[in-house]
This record gives sequence, structure tokens and C-alpha cells, in this order.
Amino acid sequence: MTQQLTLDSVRVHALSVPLRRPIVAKVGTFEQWPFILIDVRTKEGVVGHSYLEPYVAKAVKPITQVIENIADEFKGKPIAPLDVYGGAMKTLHLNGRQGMTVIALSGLDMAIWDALAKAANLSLASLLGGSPGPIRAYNTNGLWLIPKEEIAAEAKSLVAQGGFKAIKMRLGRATLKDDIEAIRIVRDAVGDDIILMSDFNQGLTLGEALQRMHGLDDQGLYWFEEPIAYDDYEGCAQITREMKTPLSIGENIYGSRDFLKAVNAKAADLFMPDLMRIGGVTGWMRSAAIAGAAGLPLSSHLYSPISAQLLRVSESADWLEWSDWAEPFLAEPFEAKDGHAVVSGKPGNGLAWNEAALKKYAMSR
Ligand code: SMN
Ligand code: MG
Repeated sequence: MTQQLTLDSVRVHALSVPLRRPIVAKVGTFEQWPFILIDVRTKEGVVGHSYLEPYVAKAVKPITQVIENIADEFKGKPIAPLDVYGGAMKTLHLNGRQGMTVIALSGLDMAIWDALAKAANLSLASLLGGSPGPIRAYNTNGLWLIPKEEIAAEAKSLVAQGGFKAIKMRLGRATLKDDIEAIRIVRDAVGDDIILMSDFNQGLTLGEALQRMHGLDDQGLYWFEEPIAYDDYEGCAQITREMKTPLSIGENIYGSRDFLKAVNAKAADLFMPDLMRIGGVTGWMRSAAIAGAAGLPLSSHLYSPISAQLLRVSESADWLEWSDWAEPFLAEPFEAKDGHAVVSGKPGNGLAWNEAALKKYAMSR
């Protein structure tokens, strides 16, 4: 029988991990990637794990503070994830349903769900009514806005990294001609059978985007991701209407209420929520129900090990974004083979820490 879990304490590790292929995007250049690792300890002895990728090292401290504040509120109390989510939201929404408060709550939510699955001796996917198994994945780990001479080798290495049938490249270079040339280099390197996603990281104005997307609409790209500011749902809807290539957004959407707004606005053909912003497992499940009912394909953004569990239980599951950035501190790498990642039957969300790495990559705070 599943035991009721009681919150004992929450421990946070802040890490700064070097990136094998630095991120060079419209949103910034990153050589190091910050992580907040969360351990939820229960009085029953079960420990739940999760992590957050807050992009900016300076955000680690305030997010950690909010995590500790919420934890204080629930110390010694039962931790049913939906009750913690609802209870914390009741006060946090006073600071808004977006930004660091939701990020902190998402991290706690994921760790609590992990503890619950472990207590039930089930994988997270099984606890949520699904089963372990494979999920098709695309490799996102490179093809940033790098020099043209480096594109071909990087594209080949991305495909080889896990027998991938799909990879993502970043676009929005200085001119349309530059983007077309970058696509041609990738195509020449990996062939026409590899599915090619593209991401503009909100780098364009609506006018620029319309011109650029029309210019790229016949390039056979699988999706155009975030060409403009993510919350300009009207602008996104116009691009969605005008282009043959599907539009994908979602990584910056906070919570299921905003997710519903984006869906109602017909802001995209495809959605790809990020667990840190959508509200952890709880927010994902609520949003996945909306996407499923609307018939909209749902992919994930980062958090590959946990997202894979959730895609296994999402009605309209599409692609797992496979990122290896957490690998240095995971006890076991979350591998991809033949273009698929596999959710194992192991209890919980599959995360366990490499204790030596927690010291090695500790961020000075
Ligand atoms: C992305 C992810 C992480 C950092 C910067 C950009 C990107 C993606 O938008 O979709 O992978
Ligand atoms: Mg993106």
C-alpha cells in the first residue's frame, strides 16, 4: 500500500556545469549551465529528486529562497502533490503566476511526485497510469548560431550521438541567405532523411518573422520554433495561419492557464512545454489534457528524463527534446539509442545523483 508521505526537509544543491557545446543563441551565450538540484526528504525515509535549469546563475539564489519558503510552509505536513501545488499557489499567486515563484514550485512538485512514485514502487509513468517504454527523441545539443565552417561536423556528431533521426538547428542569422546556407550545409552533411527542426529563440519582430518564415517555408523544415516573442499569441497565430511549416511554441509558457490561452488563440500547430515553467508534473498533466483534447501534438523542452515519463502518459505525445546537459551529475546517463529514449521500470522519475559531481560542480554562492 502506498504510504502517506510527510515532508521532513528540502535540500538544494546549486551547480554550474560546463557545456560540451556552448549555447550561442539569440537569448545569449552560455559556456556554463546552472542547475538547482532538489531533494525532498520525507519522514517515511523516501527521498524525491528533481532539478531546475534556471538559465541565469544569478537566478539561483532567489529561486532557492522561494523553494525554502514553500518547504517551510509544508514541513511536518502530508505532501500530496496536488495539495502542495494548490496550497502554494494560493499564496504565490499574490506575486504572480509566472516567473521565479512558479519555477520554484515546479521544482518542488517534480521532486514530490518522484517521492510518491518511489513510495508506490512504480515508475512515474506507471504511477500516472501509463507504462515504461520508448519515446522518440530529437537531439537538441548543438547547432547553435555557430560559424558556418563548424556546422557540418556538428550536425554529423549530433546524429551519431544516439542514432537520431531528428535534430534541431538554430536559425535567425543575419540574412535569409545565411539561414538557407546553414540549412544546406546541414542537409549536405546528414542527408535528406534526417528530420530537421528549427528554433529562432524569439529573435525576430513579427514583420521580420513573416518575411523570414515565408522565405524558409519551402526548405522542408519540420517546425519553426519561437520566431517572435513567445507571448505574442496574436502574432504567433498569424504566422501559424500563413505558413505551411508547422509553428511550435511552449517552452516559455507558465502554467496550464496560459497554456489554454495559447491554445485558444491558435498560437501554434505544435506545443512543447518546459517542466520548469509549466508547473512541474502537475502543470504538465493539466496542459497535456488540454493539448490532447484539442488534438495538438505535444513535445517536451529540456528535462529529458522526467519529460520522457510524462510523454508516455500524454495523449498527443510527439517528440522528446533530448538534452545531455545534466549528464555530468546524474548517477546514470539518460541515454538515447536508435533515436529513442527509454523510460525504465525503475521506481520514480529515474533521477539519481552522482555524489562526487555535486562537490565537483558546486556553484559558489
Ligand atoms: C533553448 C534551450 C535552452 C537554452 C536556450 C535555448 C532552446 C531549445 O530554446 O528549445 O532548446
Ligand atoms: Mg526553443
